[in-house]
Amino acid sequence: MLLGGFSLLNASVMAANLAVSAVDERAAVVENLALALLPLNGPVPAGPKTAEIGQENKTFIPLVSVVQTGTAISFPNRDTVRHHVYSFSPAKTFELKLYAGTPAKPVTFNEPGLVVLGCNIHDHMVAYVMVANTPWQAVTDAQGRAEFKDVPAGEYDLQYWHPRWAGRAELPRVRVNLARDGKMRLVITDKP
Ligand SMILES: [Cu+2]
Repeated sequence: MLLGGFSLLNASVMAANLAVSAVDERAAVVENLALALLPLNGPVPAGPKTAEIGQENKTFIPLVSVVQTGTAISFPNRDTVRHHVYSFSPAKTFELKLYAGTPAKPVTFNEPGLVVLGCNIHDHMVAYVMVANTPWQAVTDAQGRAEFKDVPAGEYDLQYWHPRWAGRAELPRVRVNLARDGKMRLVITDKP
């Protein structure tokens, strides 16, 4: 009993951080890399179940999102023109017909995968949502960096995706063993 209690306590205390840096073939930093740490075993806690992808200056903000399976995303339109947001992606097919302001109902993303968003009116508008069943998500910043904090130690698959792979469905993964603070460098080439 005592030993069991001790192990449980110990396991709950062991947490690690993971710093990721992303570069391309020429060692230039890669911003907007979507990242998700998928635990190979152990519980998957529920993270935030809401997110937002706004439209400003006929641009989706943010360009790249990572959300946990089951997240409801709202699409507030902050422009004076109307938008018509849609996706044909198998992981989430939907449309928000021509609207201004914030649609009353958010859109729930229940399937893991990569979802590409567009606007029927403005062809240049695009955004990407990586849906993954994990609360541990990140997107690399302008320095190509992202950090996962206080993740339980253990084995994970780090799944990642970048807009340069638009049109491809593959979501590459790399195995990560988080025992202590770790660093990982990902080289993002033309193909996943
Ligand atoms: Cu639009």
